[in-house]
Amino acid sequence: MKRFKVVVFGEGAVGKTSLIKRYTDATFQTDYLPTIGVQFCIKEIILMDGEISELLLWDMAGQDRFRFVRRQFFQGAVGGIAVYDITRMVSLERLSQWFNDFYTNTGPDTPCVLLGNKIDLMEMREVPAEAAIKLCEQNKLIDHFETSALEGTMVNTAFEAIGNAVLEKQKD
Ligand code: G3D
Ligand code: MG
Repeated sequence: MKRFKVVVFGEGAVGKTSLIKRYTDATFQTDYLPTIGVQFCIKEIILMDGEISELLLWDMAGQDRFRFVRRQFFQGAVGGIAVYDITRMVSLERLSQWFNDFYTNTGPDTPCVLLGNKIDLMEMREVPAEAAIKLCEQNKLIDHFETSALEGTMVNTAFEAIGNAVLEKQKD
């Protein structure tokens, strides 16, 4: 069975863990590298030709300020999901550094999507969609979605977008 490592990254409390839980419908199965706070969830996906593969969704808890942790986290990833919180502009601004580490460790053509989470808190919005789209273009990301892990809005669509992009890329 093919397995694809996809990393979910972004500032603390933007909703990374909640998004993964919502999509995989599961609690985290494995505490991987627990001392540095990295864990992953597995989601089975079915390819166009009916073949079954697994997405390994890597999630980082604390300690992400340490460079060596980030390197281990990103290494071997074939896709990325960058997450910010639409109610906190700083969570978008800080993604630039994350993209740097992502591409340095995975290669310049690795597909990545951008998720603006907590869209259910629309009345508290600080980040206009245009700002996110601009960041998308600057970093050559494949798409931008506004999601709510709380209500489930666009979560499947966003994860499927990166899943498909990863599978397409593997065919090359
Ligand atoms: P992280 O893994 O990026 O650090 P978490 O973020 O998934 O732990 O979420 C951080 C907090 O944001 C949690 O609240 C969680 O319930 C909340 N949250 C996550 N996604 C959404 C969302 O889409 N909408 C809203 N309104 N809240 C969300 P607590 O209070 O448990 O810390
Ligand atoms: Mg988390």
